[in-house]
Amino acid sequence: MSVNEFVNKFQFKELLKSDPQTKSIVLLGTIDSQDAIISLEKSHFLFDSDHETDLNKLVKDSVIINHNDVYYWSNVLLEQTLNEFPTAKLNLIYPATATHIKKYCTQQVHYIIETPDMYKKYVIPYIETMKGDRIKWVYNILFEGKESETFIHHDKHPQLGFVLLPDMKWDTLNLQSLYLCCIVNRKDISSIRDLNGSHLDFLKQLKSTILQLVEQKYPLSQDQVRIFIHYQPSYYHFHLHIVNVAHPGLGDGIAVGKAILLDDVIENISIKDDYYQVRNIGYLLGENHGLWQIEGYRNSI
Ligand code: M7G
Repeated sequence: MSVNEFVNKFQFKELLKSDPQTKSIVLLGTIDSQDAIISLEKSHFLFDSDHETDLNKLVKDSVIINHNDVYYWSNVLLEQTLNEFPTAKLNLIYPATATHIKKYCTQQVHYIIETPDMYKKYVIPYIETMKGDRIKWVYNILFEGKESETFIHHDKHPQLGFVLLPDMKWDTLNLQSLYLCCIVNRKDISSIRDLNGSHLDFLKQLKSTILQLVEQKYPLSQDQVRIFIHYQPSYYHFHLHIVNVAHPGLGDGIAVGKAILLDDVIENISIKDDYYQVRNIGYLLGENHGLWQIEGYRNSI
């Protein structure tokens, strides 16, 4: 089915989220009686040397809101094209599971300080339940050739290899919002809690290869991207987020309490081998998160 067909069949049920900062909404609905989530995010402007736009052509129509002295403000209608100047990016999850729906709902958020003991007692068993089907898309990329036409890099070495590809959060048009995802082949790292001194060379190599690849492929220098890791991530198979430092808006994904710079991880492990095994880790957690549903976990914070 094409995206158009999915959209035509989409029966709206509920607005899950609306964010004026990222100019995005998330809708819950059904397609053929199964739950579906549609996220719509307004595209950022393509206004660079490759896309010199004639403002006359860009603004199709306008209506003044008001003016005062030298100040004018108005609503405008822009000229748009599907391939070069799209209005918005649409993401669809179908069929959507209860976990997907919970993730996108607006929810009460808590600041958690996770001790190593909480990690062992509650987080490890939780992570085990999040393997399998939940990370099927990861294995599809690594081992089944899915999305391979977009790969920037694919090294199949079982321990050291990885795939570097455009993240589904990126429209692949606007360099300013460049968002890549690096997924490692090895399956033995679920999150930063598994990282220790033995991974130091691996992480350093990963970082330098990614930066070289980005520099070769895009007109960006190495200091124009930041590489970070989420804790807690949504998917417990080790991956990195590679994002243009000029990204206009990432919501919670880049906020303190979720994003940790790869360089900080490397530094911390260099100072202390078992840094991520012995320390408490602070993060934000929504009430819909699977961990929050665990009574023992909640009681131990
Ligand atoms: P995360 O930190 O586990 O989750 O990162 P979160 O950022 O969604 O909270 C997973 C990353 O993988 C995110 O940046 C997703 O946008 C990206 N991603 C998720 N899926 C299901 C896909 C996919 O199928 N293809 C690609 N290319 N990226 C995905």
